Amino acid sequence: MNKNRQKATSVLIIIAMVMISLSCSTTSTSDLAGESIIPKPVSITAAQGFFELKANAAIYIQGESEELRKIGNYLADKLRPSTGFALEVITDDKVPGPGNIYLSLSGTETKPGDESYELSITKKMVHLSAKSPAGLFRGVQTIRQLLPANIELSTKQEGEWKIAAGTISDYPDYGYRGAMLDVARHFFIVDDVKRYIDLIAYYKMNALHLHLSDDQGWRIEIKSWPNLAIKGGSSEVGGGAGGYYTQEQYADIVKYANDQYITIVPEIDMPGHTNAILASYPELNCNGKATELYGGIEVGFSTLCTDKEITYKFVDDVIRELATLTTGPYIHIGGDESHVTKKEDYIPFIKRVQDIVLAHGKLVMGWDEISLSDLNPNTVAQYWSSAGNANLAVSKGAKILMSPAAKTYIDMKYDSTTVLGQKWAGYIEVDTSYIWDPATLVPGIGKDNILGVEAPLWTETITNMDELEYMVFPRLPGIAEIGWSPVSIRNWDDYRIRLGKHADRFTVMQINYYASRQVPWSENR
Ligand code: NGO
Repeated sequence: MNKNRQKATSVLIIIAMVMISLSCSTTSTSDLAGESIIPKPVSITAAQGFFELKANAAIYIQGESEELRKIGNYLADKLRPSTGFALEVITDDKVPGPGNIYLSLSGTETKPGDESYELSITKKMVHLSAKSPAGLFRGVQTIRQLLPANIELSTKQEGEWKIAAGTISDYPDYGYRGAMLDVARHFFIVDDVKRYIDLIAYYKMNALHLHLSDDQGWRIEIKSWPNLAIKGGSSEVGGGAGGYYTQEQYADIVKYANDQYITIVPEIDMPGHTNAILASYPELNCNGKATELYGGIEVGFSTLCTDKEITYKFVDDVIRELATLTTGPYIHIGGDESHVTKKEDYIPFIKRVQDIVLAHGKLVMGWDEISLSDLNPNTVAQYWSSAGNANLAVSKGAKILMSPAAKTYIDMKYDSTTVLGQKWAGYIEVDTSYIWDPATLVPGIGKDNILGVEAPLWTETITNMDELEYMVFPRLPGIAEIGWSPVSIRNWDDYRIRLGKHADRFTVMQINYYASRQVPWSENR
């Protein structure tokens, strides 16, 4: 070979190598700032290069804390099946050598439950640091989303596990970011609730509100009033068998959620939405006669008898047992649509029930109607339909949890062709549920008045996990982003592209989702 041909051949080889390396490096490893993380992090700074997770990597955690070890194990459990790597979890006070993931606590927690985290990715190491374990747990979700979607598969995959280099500094805009699941209209078993917890954790939500009682069913064992679960738990919408959680099962759900830094907020709806109670105990009816169990979907026809003393004994017993099962600060007392309770009875009833909850060491949440009553300090009103009620609550010193039905009710149909769901609050396409700002939606209610956001899933028409997921995805990730990412960095055109890229993740996580035409989905469906 003469010199010129040699030169030409080496140029060709170099070009070929560059092309091969370009085709191997997916967009997901080239630019940290271009990654499709939901909720969008507060700040991302991209750097050159990438970190590659290899077979000899370990997850180092700082110090001997059992809590941090748990988070390390959680991350390892997520990454082991698809990578096939051992990913030993090692506690060590020294900063680990190259090739590893390092989780550490830094600084001091400024407020309890601080969920901020910092993520630094270099060629040498992925270093996640936070002021609290909750922050580390949120950061772990970012690491999952930065790896290729196949990381979520449960069988070993061939492939490179790269993360683009750079730093992320992130923290939530609102302290409460929740989902609500109505297990009363249709019952969902413990494993379903656990899957839902896993899914909301992936989008950094930190609360799951369980609607445990309604006209159609009672879903939690109460030892002092056993018939609530036995009889009241035996019905649901459409005449199915219903079901209930034993206290052991419920405690298991609470623990499962707490391990993912998610608070369970239990709701016992009263004085309306109480037919299942009234069917179980005749003495709680004003006429002393039990009602029939109910499997329809009408609302607003039932009420506890607010004049009878036994009603308050009942409430006290239920709240006492529930409070011992509740690790979070709140118990939700419902209070919505008590259309057959006289206003003069409703107002003192809600006041007295608040006092009972407080006496058992918990704070009160209730739907926005509770603002008609006196509100105890720290009571939270959940805005769903009446801006007037929400403003009244604020004037009484309450904080607002934002669940505007026309934006966050993910039981609403997407459009006129959606088979599942209701439409009384309007159709809610993906853009409608995303394009709004909690701090400006209701005149008179600003950011300082707001505790956070919550997406309720009422289940009159939702009977199983496939149906649940279809209504929840893809609207829930958007609501999670509204709660986490500041309004200044949120933008529908950017969001829809990031959301579209999550299609691959939905698929590998076997999430049944609605492929809205508004979103450029990354996979061919
Ligand atoms: C309303 C009603 C619920 C229904 C839901 C259906 C509230 C707070 N109360 O919301 O009982 O299930 O609408 O969308």
